[in-house]
Amino acid sequence: MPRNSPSFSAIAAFATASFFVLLFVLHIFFLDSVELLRPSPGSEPQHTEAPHVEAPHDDNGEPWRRDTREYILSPSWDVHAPPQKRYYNWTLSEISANPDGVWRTLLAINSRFPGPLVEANEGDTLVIDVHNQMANSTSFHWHGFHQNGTNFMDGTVGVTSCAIPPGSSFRYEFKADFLRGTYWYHAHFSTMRIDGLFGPLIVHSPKETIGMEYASDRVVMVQDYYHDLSHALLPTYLAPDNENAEPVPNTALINGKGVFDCSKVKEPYRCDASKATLEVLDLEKDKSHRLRFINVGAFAELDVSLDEHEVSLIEVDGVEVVPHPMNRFRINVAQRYSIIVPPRPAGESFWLRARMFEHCFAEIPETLQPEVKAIVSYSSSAAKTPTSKTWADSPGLECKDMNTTEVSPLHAIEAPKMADILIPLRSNFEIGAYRLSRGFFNKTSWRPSQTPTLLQAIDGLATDNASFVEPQNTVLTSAYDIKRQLVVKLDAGKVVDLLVDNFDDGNHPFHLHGHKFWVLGQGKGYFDLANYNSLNTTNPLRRDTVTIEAFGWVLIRFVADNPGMWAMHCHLAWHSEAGMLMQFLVGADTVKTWAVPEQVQNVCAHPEMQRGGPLRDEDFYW
Ligand SMILES: *[C@@H]1O[C@H](CO)[C@@H](O)[C@H](O)[C@H]1NC(C)=O
Ligand SMILES: *[C@@H]1O[C@H](CO)[C@@H](O)[C@H](O)[C@H]1NC(C)=O
Ligand SMILES: *[C@@H]1O[C@H](CO)[C@@H](O)[C@H](O)[C@H]1NC(C)=O
Ligand SMILES: *[C@@H]1O[C@H](CO)[C@@H](O)[C@H](O)[C@H]1NC(C)=O
Ligand SMILES: *[C@@H]1O[C@H](CO)[C@@H](O)[C@H](O)[C@H]1NC(C)=O
Ligand SMILES: *[C@@H]1O[C@H](CO)[C@@H](O)[C@H](O)[C@H]1NC(C)=O
Ligand SMILES: *[C@@H]1O[C@H](CO)[C@@H](O)[C@H](O)[C@H]1NC(C)=O
Ligand SMILES: [Cu+2]
Repeated sequence: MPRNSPSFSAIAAFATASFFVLLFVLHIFFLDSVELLRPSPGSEPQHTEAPHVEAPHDDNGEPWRRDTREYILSPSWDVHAPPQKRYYNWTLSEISANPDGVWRTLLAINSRFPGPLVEANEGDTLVIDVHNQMANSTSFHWHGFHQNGTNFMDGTVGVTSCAIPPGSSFRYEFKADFLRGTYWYHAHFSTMRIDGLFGPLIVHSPKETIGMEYASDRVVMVQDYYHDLSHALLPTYLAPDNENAEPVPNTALINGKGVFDCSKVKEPYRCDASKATLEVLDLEKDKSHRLRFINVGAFAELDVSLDEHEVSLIEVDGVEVVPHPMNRFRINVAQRYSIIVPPRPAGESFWLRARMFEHCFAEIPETLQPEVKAIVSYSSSAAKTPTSKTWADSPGLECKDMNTTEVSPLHAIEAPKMADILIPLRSNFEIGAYRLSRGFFNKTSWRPSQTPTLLQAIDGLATDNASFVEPQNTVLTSAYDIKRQLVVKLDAGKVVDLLVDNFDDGNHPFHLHGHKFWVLGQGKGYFDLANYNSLNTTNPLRRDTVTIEAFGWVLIRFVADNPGMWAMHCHLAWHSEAGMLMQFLVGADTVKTWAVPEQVQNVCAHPEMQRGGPLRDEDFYW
């Protein structure tokens, strides 16, 4: 704990405070200029292509570090502005940075880590130009967005599109329709999202109702963190005889910040933590505040708590919930939780703790720093090192979702009483030929296909190929190689139950693209089908990422009302790369009419499209 105290010494604090005053002035100026870009009421949509201007940064001598005050949502955001296009202009590059002291290569958006805040109103169109100046190809996914009618913008390499080659650009354009709340974006090509290509994506809406008042609103990204490029870790992870022992993170970060103990760092790593600091959340006294947590990490679930505060859960994956009091919560990879922090008097500061569930790691190295802290400060002057005490209760040892049986959406939506289709599925890791361990759904271990499965489906359907046309609401067994692609075809509008039984000793946070689902049940052991007709369909929790615990089950229900090819996969970076991904082809009648956009054709035809991607099939032994 005292490791970070030098950064809060009086001198540093004074220097920082003066800088902040300067930046505050600049910030006001910046907000004004954004104001000027807004169209007058009634004029819509906005036609100027002036991209969003990034706020000035306090880089503290670290030009690659994003000033995390960017993650504080502006109180002057106009939630009633007419629908408009919101432009963002991103250049991707490789940078050398030491967020926690240890130098490494990170992948950066507009040269900074972590990624910029993206905001829109419900009904707006986001236009995001991506210029890839990195050595490897990439792609972006907008996690939780429905991409209804814009399936090609979903960014899932091998499923909906191809990766953007080095030196190429791609324009993502899609609507923030029928959703609001806390989302995020990340690369969706191999494991590269965990090397820095991620950030928050917030959708405002007058329809959002939170059962509690709050004076400020900000994003708090939590994550596990590695001192190596994911590409350096993959070959060992996927090697024969590794038996799915996932790479163990070195430490954790909050909003890209942490302080590693340099005395634990050995050659060839270089460590200089003199500028590394913990994140500070300055909160106004005597007021409540909203914190939007996003787990942007690779592999670890985190236990999050704020010393001496009972907080209220108010949002789960973009769904407002009836305020639910708690003193700690666990957040798995890709999940989001908003909490309200209750009022406090001035002059106090407290630890916000995020601790990885290290019992879910293959091993616990001696140098592991499983906990990262941030400072919640109510003093108007510089943050003081807190002396607060952690909550005494145990977070538990198992990796699973927080118990949400008493968490209900604020806007009740009844799940359909019955499903049209029940799809049972087994998730597992199996050791096959050459003693390689791979992730499976049933007998399929996914490998991204060179031609995205969506493009194959459009072609097959448009040419009346029986392999695509004939199967109804079932697995496409002859359209794709079942060893690599498990694709279930669904008629538009069907109510689908997906019942996953996990035969694996690890947990998996499953994410379904393009849809929100109701969580009808989850637990340990097996689901007893005798209970299938007595499920509680009264306002169950809706979300887009749900955890299946080790040797457990989960039952989700969704309405397949969004045409396209949608991935359903484990969101642990290592597991999806090892093959734990399946797909739904929804609404074939609509999909067959689609024309492949020219820029998708271009990236797919590019010889460098696969650069830096997964190992090639022929290197994969089966
Ligand atoms: C986007 O950023 C690139 C690189 O900084 C720049 O060359 C280009 O002019 C920008 N585009 C717009 C529309 O501002
Ligand atoms: C979850 O909470 C409910 C209500 O408090 C309780 O009945 C149930 O046993 C809990 N489930 C688990 C798995 O702990
Ligand atoms: C997965 O395997 C189970 C057990 O064999 C089977 O009942 C189920 O239909 C399979 N699911 C799919 C989508 O193929
Ligand atoms: C139909 O699609 C399958 C799978 O992609 C392919 O092998 C087959 O050649 C196609 N048939 C025709 C007649 O094009
Ligand atoms: C079904 O779920 C609702 C909403 O969580 C709850 O109020 C109700 O008590 C549950 N009904 C039963 C029979 O458990
Ligand atoms: C997609 O759009 C269709 C047509 O507007 C609508 O019926 C459906 O509910 C939408 N689905 C999602 C997931 O947004
Ligand atoms: C690019 O991909 C290659 C593998 O093809 C890998 O060795 C290299 O580390 C990757 N670069 C980055 C910055 O990830
Ligand atoms: Cu997994």
